[in-house]
Amino acid sequence: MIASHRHLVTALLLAAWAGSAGAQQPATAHDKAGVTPSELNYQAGTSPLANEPMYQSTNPKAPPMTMTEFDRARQIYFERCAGCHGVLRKGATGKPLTPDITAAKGTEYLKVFIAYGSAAGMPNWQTSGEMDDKTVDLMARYIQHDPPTPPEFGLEQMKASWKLIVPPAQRPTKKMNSYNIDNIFSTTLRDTGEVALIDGDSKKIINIVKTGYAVHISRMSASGRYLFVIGRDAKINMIDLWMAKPDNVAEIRVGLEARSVDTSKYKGYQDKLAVAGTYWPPQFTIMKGDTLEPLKVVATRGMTVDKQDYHPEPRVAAIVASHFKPEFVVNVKETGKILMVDYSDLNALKTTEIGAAPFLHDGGWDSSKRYFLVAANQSNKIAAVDAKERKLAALVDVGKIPHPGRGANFVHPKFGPVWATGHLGDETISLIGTDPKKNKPHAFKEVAKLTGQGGGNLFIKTHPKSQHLYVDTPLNPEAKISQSVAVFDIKNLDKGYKVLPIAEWAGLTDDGAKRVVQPEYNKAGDEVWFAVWSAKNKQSALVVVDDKTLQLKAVIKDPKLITPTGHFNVHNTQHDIY
Ligand code: DHE
Repeated sequence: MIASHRHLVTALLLAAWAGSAGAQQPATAHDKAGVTPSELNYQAGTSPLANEPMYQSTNPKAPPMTMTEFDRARQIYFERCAGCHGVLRKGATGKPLTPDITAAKGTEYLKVFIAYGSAAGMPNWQTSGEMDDKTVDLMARYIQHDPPTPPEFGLEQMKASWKLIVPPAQRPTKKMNSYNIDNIFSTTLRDTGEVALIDGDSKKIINIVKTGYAVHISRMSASGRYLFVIGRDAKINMIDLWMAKPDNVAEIRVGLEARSVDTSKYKGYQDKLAVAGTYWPPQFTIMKGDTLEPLKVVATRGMTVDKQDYHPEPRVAAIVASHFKPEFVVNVKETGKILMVDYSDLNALKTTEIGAAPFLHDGGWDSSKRYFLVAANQSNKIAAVDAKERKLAALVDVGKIPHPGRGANFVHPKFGPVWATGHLGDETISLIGTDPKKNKPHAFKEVAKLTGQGGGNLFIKTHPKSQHLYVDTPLNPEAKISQSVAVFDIKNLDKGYKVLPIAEWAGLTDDGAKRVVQPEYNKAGDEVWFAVWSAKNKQSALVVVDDKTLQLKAVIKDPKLITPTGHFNVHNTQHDIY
């Protein structure tokens, strides 16, 4: 019985990566309160923590469970529930599930809740067919026990994981290849733990580089030489684009679960430092920019912005590097705080803490790169931070669950410079004025709303050389919408959008989900790349569109392109062009 184990370290069976992302879900599962199955899968993505040994204390009031039952329940919890309810079950997008609450409700009540779900968005796990009666009973008992706690991960553990594969002295002193580095794309191969480096000119794969598990994003060093990739398992890979065949030169783990990485961009500090934020432990780590040697680890645990309650696991979401000061802008999800971290003296770290709103997720710079706009996605707001003055410029009300990626900047014919976000929860695209100097009345207000194909949008993109705005909808439950993209003409926004059938253009013959994800321009801004994302046992592809004619330009297919999702053009990522 679990009740006889005090501070027991449980070693878990290796959980098989569920691989559910990319698979088209039946439309019947959890379609409550406008929450689509794909949206839910997105929010509650599998956490790699399921595989970690954890500390476990006991709660004598909780219903008994065998060790095997407990381990099974813990695995399911981290695969299906932790993304919304949190590692320590303190609550995030889902309700808190700590034993003081759950034990008082009792097994029978909890079983009904798990089986049938709730209008607030809790999935109907049993009636949707995803859990049987036994599993529901198991989970109802499990959540009355104290939450198992994953271990901390400090400097010592980081150093033990750190590999300096090619020390700086042994690296090339000049570019050793003939690639047009500025136009290389780093494409996430999500379920193989790799990135594909693709030559944007020839559209040929240069190298497939091994990275962390379920890779999340790629970011560039200020000089454009080094590419940084972070996996959900908090492994960072540093790739040198000057090598004859660009490859890893350093790697490190900075925690057990992560999503964000960036590098110092302020003048005098280019390529000097790297920073990564972790979901677990809740902290961020500053490293040497040429080796990934960890230098400083800073916890984000603390009080929430609204209720000013202690939160034990505030996850680090987007991080960007300021162009105005030697600072990283670190967005903390659950506390709803934006930390401007001055890295000029790591022994006397100065942090300006700006209160915004929960839960901060992703965002990007306005075209002047002075204002950082970040989605507070459960508050349906965009927080705009002034990186020059270190203060909140505004909290702007937008649509349901804003999800900008890094957003899109363009000059609106009437409102001047705007930054745009789409939404996961509705079909609108919000345009926010970003020019307080010349367009003060419109600055940091939602000046217009466009209507796109539908909800389930993740990314939106334009380019200074383009007159188009592309809006994807990969999480829309309708295949026709998730497999195509909407394009607006920036000069004629009232005309509505054109639909490009990207997945159809890919010419894939199997029955994969073919979700069309993330428009990304080439360096010249005259072509746009899309991933056509299917599950790992199905064929995927990249589709390249001619931005002038909106016609198909190329399809990149290769058996090695497994589950492509995000893709990052070196030049545009390096210079924050979007
Ligand atoms: Fe992401 C960015 C978190 C699921 C593709 N994602 C981000 C960022 C965060 C985040 C915090 C911002 C990083 C930054 O800028 O520093 N993503 C999360 C999650 O917590 C979530 C909801 C669930 C999970 O388990 O991870 C999640 N994300 C996904 C996906 O399922 C996507 C579509 C496919 C995939 O590869 O996993 C996905 N996320 C992306 C991409 C970006 C991103 C492509 C970068 C966008 C950009 O333009 O910069």
